[in-house]
Amino acid sequence: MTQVKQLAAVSAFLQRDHGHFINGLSQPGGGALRPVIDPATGNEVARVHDGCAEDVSAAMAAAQQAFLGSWSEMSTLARGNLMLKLADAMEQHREELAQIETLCSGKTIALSRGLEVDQAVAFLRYFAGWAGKIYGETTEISLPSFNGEKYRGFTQREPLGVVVGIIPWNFSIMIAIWKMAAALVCGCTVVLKPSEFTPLTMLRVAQLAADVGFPPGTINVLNGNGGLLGPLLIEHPFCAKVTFTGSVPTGRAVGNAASALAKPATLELGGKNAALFLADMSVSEMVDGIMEAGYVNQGQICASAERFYLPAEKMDEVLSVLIQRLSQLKVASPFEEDCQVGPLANKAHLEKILKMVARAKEDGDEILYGGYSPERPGYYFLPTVVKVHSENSTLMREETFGPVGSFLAYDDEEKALQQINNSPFGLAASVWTHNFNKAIRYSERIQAGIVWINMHTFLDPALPFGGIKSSGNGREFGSAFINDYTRLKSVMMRY
Ligand code: TXE
Repeated sequence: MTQVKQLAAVSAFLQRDHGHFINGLSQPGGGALRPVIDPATGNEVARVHDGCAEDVSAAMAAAQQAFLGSWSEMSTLARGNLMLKLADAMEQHREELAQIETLCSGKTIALSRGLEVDQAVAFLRYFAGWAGKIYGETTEISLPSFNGEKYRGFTQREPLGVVVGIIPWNFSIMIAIWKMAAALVCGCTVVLKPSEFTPLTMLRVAQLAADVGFPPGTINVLNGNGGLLGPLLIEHPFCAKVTFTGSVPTGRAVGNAASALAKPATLELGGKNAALFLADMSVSEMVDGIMEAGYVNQGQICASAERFYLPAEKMDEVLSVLIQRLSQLKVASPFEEDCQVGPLANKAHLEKILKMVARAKEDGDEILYGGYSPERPGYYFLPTVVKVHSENSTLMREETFGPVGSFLAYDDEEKALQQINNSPFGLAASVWTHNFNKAIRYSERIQAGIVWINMHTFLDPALPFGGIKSSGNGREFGSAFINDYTRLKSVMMRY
């Protein structure tokens, strides 16, 4: 099958001196150069300057100035129109953005186009549609009237200010757009901190935003070491809020830094998401469901399922058909149009997953398929099927964030439900059955921010998304995001 030809625009972009995007301009900065590694080959494809304290000050000052000036002076509808123009520009540059994304993250080119860019565009348009629709309320005031005076009160929603968005490497455009678009439509401005592994795509998006007319300072991108820049950004006096997607330990550090200064934080952290298959599903329906829930983008989706609960009587047959299906997937360069298994996103992540598989063996779990890297350059890891015998296995408790499905047989649905809820996490889960009565009842009992029925991992901009327990707090999308990016101002008058 055909290997995608690199666009001239992508080659030219990679050659540039990269760093940050601050105050409407590409600004390389003078920090140490960090290589960007193509995970499919292990080769360096570009270099990006790390940011430092001065870059943080410059980005935060630019964002604050835009927040108080050009962005707040623009009408809400004009802001929405700019967001729509950016969506159009991203669509026009779809292939370019998708290729840059695949180079940095190893995501298959089909997913970079269809999920990363197209979904980012869809979410951007959804958020743009909120422009002019963010309301307060009027309210009766019951203070006493001695001389006929009357009272009236109303609330209005005010933007918080400069929002710091900290972005992971698994969806470097789409997750950045979720945070950026929510902030912008509420009247906030943003400083985005992409992952060290995927620093390029949002630099390109920020340039497109400047080209379509976003005022300087509304969208800033700062690259570099998260451990250094994160605290500087969060503690900066102009930071009004932080929104983070990433790992649990980093998310806790971000939440602690924000709460120490009484700043709001939206945290979307990992999970150990469960999928419960009831015995009325056929073997092929179960296998289709497992493929959808656990193995898309090599499992590097925070909402992917990693714990699978199967009825004991069907377990062996399901796993044998699943293994057949997985063994037929094409392992290839993510730039091949029909690639189905590309590399993991980076070396550190591969090493982490290899360690977790080693621990699974120590726990007595059976690795029925995969569990190792195929012989080829880059950070590949085969889709893996693990039969576990205890809910206490490491693989049933800790997130791999990879293509490692852990399968536990159950005899009793009630017990399976208890095991699903016996987890420190609660981001997402799914129930698979033709019995809708049970599906709805079980969805009510499962402790997770989102429960899918006969589907998994699909997100829609109209439906709020976020976790409970150690999986985070706050909600993205729907109308729920408005609470997180605005504050209420109350006004009372006497007349
Ligand atoms: O994540 P981090 P990493 C999981 C996955 C992976 C592991 C580590 O299992 O193997 O996390 O990946 C920035 N203050 N997930 O190290 O550390 C960092 O620069 C503020 C799950 O990449 O969470 C990056 O921009 N920010 C996940 C972002 O935080 C800090 C997606 C995420 O990095 C910081 C990605 C600090 N002290 C990885 N330290 C999901 N659930 O979606 C780092 N950062």
